[in-house]
Parts: sequence; structure tokens; C-alpha cells
Amino acid sequence: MTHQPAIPELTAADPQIAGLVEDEARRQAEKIRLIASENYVSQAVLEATGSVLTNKYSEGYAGKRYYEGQQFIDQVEQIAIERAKALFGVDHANVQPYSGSPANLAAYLAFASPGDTVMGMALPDGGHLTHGWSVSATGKWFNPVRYGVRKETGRVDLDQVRELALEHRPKLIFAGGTAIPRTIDFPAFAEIAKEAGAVLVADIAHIAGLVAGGAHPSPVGHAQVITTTTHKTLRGPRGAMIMTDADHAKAIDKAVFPGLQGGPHNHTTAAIAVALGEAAKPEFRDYAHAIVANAKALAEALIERGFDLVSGGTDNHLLLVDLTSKQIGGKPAAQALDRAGIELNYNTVPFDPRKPFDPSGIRLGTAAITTRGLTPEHQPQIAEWIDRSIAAAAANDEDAINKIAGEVRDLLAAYPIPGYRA
Ligand code: DSN
Repeated sequence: MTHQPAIPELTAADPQIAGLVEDEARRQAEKIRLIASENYVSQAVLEATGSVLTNKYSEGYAGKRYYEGQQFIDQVEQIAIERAKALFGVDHANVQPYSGSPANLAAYLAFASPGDTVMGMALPDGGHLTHGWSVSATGKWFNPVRYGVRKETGRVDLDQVRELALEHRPKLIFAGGTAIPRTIDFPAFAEIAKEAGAVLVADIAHIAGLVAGGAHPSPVGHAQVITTTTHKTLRGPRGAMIMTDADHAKAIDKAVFPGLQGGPHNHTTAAIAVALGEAAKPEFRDYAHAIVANAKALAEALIERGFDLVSGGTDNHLLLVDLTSKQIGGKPAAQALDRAGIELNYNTVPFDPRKPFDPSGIRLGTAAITTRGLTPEHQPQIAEWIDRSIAAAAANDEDAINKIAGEVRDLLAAYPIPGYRA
């Protein structure tokens, strides 16, 4: 058995599932994992996630629950809240949202009504489905107005944000997204939201760990509401939080429960508390800055190899590469890279002429490889493997792809991950 913590009971009770868990642990160890929204959590976070806290229902909030037996759960949730407040410097934190999409929905429920105008970044420009994209409930039940990036720079067009906000007067403005390689200007968004009379929601899901570690400016003091997942750069379990100023706290709590959710996932809350404890340590600041250093080094190495990066580079953990000049779509490139041991996702790029299921780009992030201990010195090698894999895919050369997968495994053998022992 190689999964850590070991899973002997699962192996005995359900060898089929246990085998798949073991396979996934090994897969995570043998791949260069560049999916920008993923990471490796610590053993401590894994243990909290797999604890008996999963057995307990706790609808309500600490001291005001609808079920008995909350002597310890209340303490767990309160610790998570206090750690979130201290780490991010916010007045209020709700740690119950099941994940990022429900967290964003809570902002709608708290501050808008169906049919109201809301504003967010267009999905192909880097926004999230729940920022009002048409196929999402948020795009169907509200009247979405979308801003984007400038074609010349690949950066958010704040003039457009202001014009649209003043013209349409949205109830909510979302700042943030899933494919934004540059610093988000929260003060500028705040000024626009104030002028338009909107609540500013900073969705920091991707950059929460960078904000916590001082490697990206904080939205605190600019956005009244801050939503985030807990499992990306923040390196916690799959979950989410909403942080607010004092004036918006009550409405958010009411929207999360009873507005949208039933009982919180207490095992996740405990793991969030553990991750927040880890993020408060000085070494997490080093980690956050190392993520950015790795991303910048990878960007530079890819540019040297003729790759076209949206916005020309990165300020954070994320790179968006337009493969048009390499004459391969994002999807076949991502599939070939996966076979070569380099895991990432195909992604639309701004003004993409191709369809979202077969777009022009790939998205890369450095949170997971930084957790693993890879450094800027490794990035030219990773860029070389990416370049070779894409050329091999274009030439249908599976032998070359297999060779790269072997080289990747050889490098990674020296960089163990939490969750797996070889
Ligand atoms: N799926 C997440 C991401 O990959 O960015 C966002 O929801």
C-alpha cells in the first residue's frame, strides 16, 4: 500500500475503490501537475478530511444549531472562523459553503433578486461560470453584463468595466476569475463599484494563498464580500469561505444557511481550520512567493521557446498559453501532455475563434509543483518537455511522448508528495 495515510480497512472492505485510490495517489506522484486550481494538501489536512467529523450534522451556526451534540463541532467551526479572520484581516468569515460556486451563489442570494443586473468577467476572457455566464443559473436567473480584457494587452479593460457599470448599474460586480494571469486591481474595481452603487465581490479562489502569503494585493478594505475556495493556492481541502465586512456579514450568513445549504461538512471545516493554521506560518509566505517565482520562470522559459502567453507573462501562479502559432489546438495538446506526464487543462483564450470544448489555449499553474519542491531552476526543463510533447503530438510520435513521461518520472522520484509513499 502506498497511499498515506494507509488504507488497510478500505482495501479489505472494498478493494476495487481502494485500488483506484492507490492508483490516483501514484498518478499524482508521477505527474507534473500544472492544473492551476489544484494542489497537494498536507498529511494533516488529509487526516482531518478523513475524520469522524463526517458523521455529524450541524445545521445552523455555533451556539445556534438545530441538532444536539455540537460540543466539539462548534469549537472546530469557531477556530476555522477565527483563523480566517486573523489570516486575511477581515471582520467576518463564513466557512460553511460547500465549494466556490455555492459561495458565489450566496452573494447573489444576499444582495440581488432574480432578474437583477449583475456584472462579471466573461468566461472566455477568464471569468467563472458563476459570474453570470449564460449556461449557469447566475446567467439564466439574473441579467448579466460582462466585461473582458483588452485585445492588445490581454489585461482587464477597466475603462469598459466603468462604462458598463455606470450604464447598467449592477447590484453586484465580480472581480476575479479562473484564467487571469495578472494582478487584479481591487482598488480600481472598488472605486467603480462605489460609483455604480454595486456590492463588490472579490472572487479570490485562485489567488487566496497568494493573498494570504503576501504575494498578491489583498481585496480587504476594497471588496465588501470576498469569496474563495480553500483548495487552490490556499492548499486546503475542497471547500470554500466567504469573508465580509461587518455590514455584509448577516446577509451572507443567512444566504449560506438557511438560504442555500443544509448541514456544513464538518470534516471539511476541520481541514480548512488546519490549512488556515498552516497558511499563518512564516513558511507559507515563502511558499506563496515561490509559486509566483516558479510561474514567472516557467513563463520566461516558454516565451523563449516561442510560446505566445496571453498578456505576455504572469504576475501570479497562472499562465494562459495561446497555441495558435504552434498550429495545434489546446485539447490535443493537453491530451498529449498528459500522456507525457504533464497534467494541465485546455482553455479558451480571450477572443478565441474556436469552441470552448476545443479551444486554442492551455492553462498552467505552479501551486502544486511548488508544494512538491520544484524551483525556478526546473522550469526551463519543464518548458522543454512541454515544447517537445507538443511537437511530438503534431508529428504523431507516441514514442517521443513516452520517452518524456519516463524523464518526468525520473525527475519527480526525488520530490515526494504528501499522500503517497513510493
Ligand atoms: N474549476 C475551477 C478552475 O479550474 O479554475 C474553477 O471553478
